[in-house]
Amino acid sequence: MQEHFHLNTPLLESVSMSKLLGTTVYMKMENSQPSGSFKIRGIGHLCQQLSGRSRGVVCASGGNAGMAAAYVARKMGVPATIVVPSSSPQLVVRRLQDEGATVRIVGKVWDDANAEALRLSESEGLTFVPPFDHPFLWEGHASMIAEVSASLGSGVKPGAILLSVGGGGLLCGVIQGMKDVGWMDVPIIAMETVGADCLNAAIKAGKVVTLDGITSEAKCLGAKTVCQRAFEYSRSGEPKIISELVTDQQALTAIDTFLDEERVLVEMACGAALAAVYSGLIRRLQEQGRLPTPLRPLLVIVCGGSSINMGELSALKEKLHI
Ligand code: PLV
Repeated sequence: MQEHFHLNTPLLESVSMSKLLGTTVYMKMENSQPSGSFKIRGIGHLCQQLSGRSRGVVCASGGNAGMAAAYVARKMGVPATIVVPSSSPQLVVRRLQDEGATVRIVGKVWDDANAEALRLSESEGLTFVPPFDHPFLWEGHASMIAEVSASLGSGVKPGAILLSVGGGGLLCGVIQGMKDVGWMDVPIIAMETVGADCLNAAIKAGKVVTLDGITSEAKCLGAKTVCQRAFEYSRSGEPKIISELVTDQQALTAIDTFLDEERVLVEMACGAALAAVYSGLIRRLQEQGRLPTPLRPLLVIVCGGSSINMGELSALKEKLHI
């Protein structure tokens, strides 16, 4: 079997973001992974550990974890069942089917789909693939930081790392990677959209809480409860995690700007992180003294996402009045 399923993605310098922030901005282009997002790292690793002689895998997903699970299952020659909520666009269902997966649409949001996936794993004896809450996923995602560190060269550290948070798997994986390369003194800016803000809500409440519902269009950030480990990291203060929110409008505008400037189309989940640069949030954090000035290079995790094409982008613009 091949060693892993993910690719070593490019680390690109963004001239326009660098100009905007007055510091070098590096983008880790996880959009260029097979299956369209970073998820392949963790899910590839988890499937290798868990599903060697599996009868098949089952994954509940807003879309991208499912895309990764379907891709890995196809490569491993096992069937994949992906359960998505009705909030996932038709485009996602088609892409999953093209990847060879059986798709089931259950419930309104990811948490509903997850309950069904757990049930199926028991009744059908399928390997359950969680999208964000498992140590194997974090181990797999950590490879991203090892690659960035190798690309930057020894002794070079970013001034901050910018990423999106859904259920917190990306956050936990990045921190795992930071531990491995000795970057625990680098702050993380953890972005969510209003209405898909389970980490921010947990931090405010001082404990893990479950949101009533998901009102954001960033459906791939739409877990109602953040994973315990992500919350624990946020409490520990090491690394420092700055949890911030943007509106759907800001995330969508960021996607548009990113498409214009970098010629790459990403989904709303990724737009949440990009909006921190384009909306002026990073500058504001510097003014408030929560990030240093001058800032050493900023590392942006371009997490990608498959739930987007030009049609979907237009539909989102209409819906959000942009
Ligand atoms: N998406 C998960 C969870 O959805 C999924 O099932 O695909 N960026 C993109 C493009 C994503 O797809 C996700 C997660 C994230 C960021 C956030 O990652 P997380 O969940 O590990 O914090 C409900």
